[in-house]
Amino acid sequence: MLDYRGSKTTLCAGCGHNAISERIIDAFYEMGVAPERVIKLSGIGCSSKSPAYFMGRSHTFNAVHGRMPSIATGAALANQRLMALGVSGDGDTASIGIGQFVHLMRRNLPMIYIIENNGVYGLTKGQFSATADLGSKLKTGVINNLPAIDTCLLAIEMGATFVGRSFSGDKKQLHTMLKAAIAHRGTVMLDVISPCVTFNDHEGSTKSYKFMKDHEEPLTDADFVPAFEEIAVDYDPGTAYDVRMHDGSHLRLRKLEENYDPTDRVTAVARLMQAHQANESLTGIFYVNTEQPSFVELLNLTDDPLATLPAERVRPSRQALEKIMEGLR
Ligand SMILES: Cc1ncc(C[n+]2csc(CCOP(=O)(O)OP(=O)(O)O)c2C)c(N)n1
Ligand code: SF4
Ligand SMILES: [Mg+2]
Repeated sequence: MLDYRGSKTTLCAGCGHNAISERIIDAFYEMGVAPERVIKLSGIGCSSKSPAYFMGRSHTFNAVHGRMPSIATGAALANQRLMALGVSGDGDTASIGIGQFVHLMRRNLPMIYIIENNGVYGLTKGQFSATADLGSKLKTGVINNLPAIDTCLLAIEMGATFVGRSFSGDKKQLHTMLKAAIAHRGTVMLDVISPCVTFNDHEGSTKSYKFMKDHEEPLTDADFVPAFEEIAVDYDPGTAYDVRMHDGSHLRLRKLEENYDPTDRVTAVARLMQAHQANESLTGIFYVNTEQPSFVELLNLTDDPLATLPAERVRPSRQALEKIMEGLR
């Protein structure tokens, strides 16, 4: 199990992202995936920092903000023996990275893509992201007047072949979904609701970041982040569950029933839309398609990973080059 651990987390105590890292460690350990066979990929954000905190022996690439999908595509195609695990945030995916995200979803690249969804840009101090719900409120009192992007709906519509949503505090469900994700060959898109516990400093407070910044002469560039208890839930399939968040708001989770058929794409879209109408966060595996060829199969790549082929096998012969030149005349 020690081989699956990473560096000590620098995220806030109680941040949902830490709980997700723990579940990733458990799932990869239990599925017997050697850490050296995994490449962890991420963009920018607190969520995107989290690959440093699990599977320290795996390969890692921390990409530019919102650009992880293209790095992942290159890595997965160059070496199909590696298992690609992407960790992104709602800002990284649904704002700056949305263009890359939709193309990744339609290609069925073999990889697991996790969105650690807290509805804000945690790393840049809590602005709304594009997954923030209409009418939701920041601690600052700012109201979000734009509709949320549902990344699961978008992924199904774009052609992803394994799509689900969970909650960082639902140990059992997330663990199971991650194990199923590891077993899937194609793109797995998991949107995991993952609370950001930090943003409780507000206008008028004499203990807020702003007040302190305006009134103090800092000796060092230190910051204070309050600690919260991690929220954990356990509820039955087919039922709903109200979670009271640290800021007093409520999250209404509903777990798909046991006899739900995840191979029916139309039902998956309808259930997600109904959940929106009922103001519920539906959780579970919404959609799975095991028939669709993966991007690697579609491209008819060689069995040996491209990254390991010697020059004699990748360099075209003189005759082949001449034939190409002939065709261009
Ligand atoms: C090109 C670029 N634009 C903007 C930023 C500033 N920035 C850093 S992280 C971030 C958003 C992170 O939000 P999210 O992906 O939801 O991650 P979280 O911190 O909430 O886990 C932004 C806008 C950046 N680093 N690079
Ligand atoms: S700021 Fe929010 S998202 Fe970032 S580590 Fe702290 S709790 Fe997590
Ligand atoms: Mg976020």
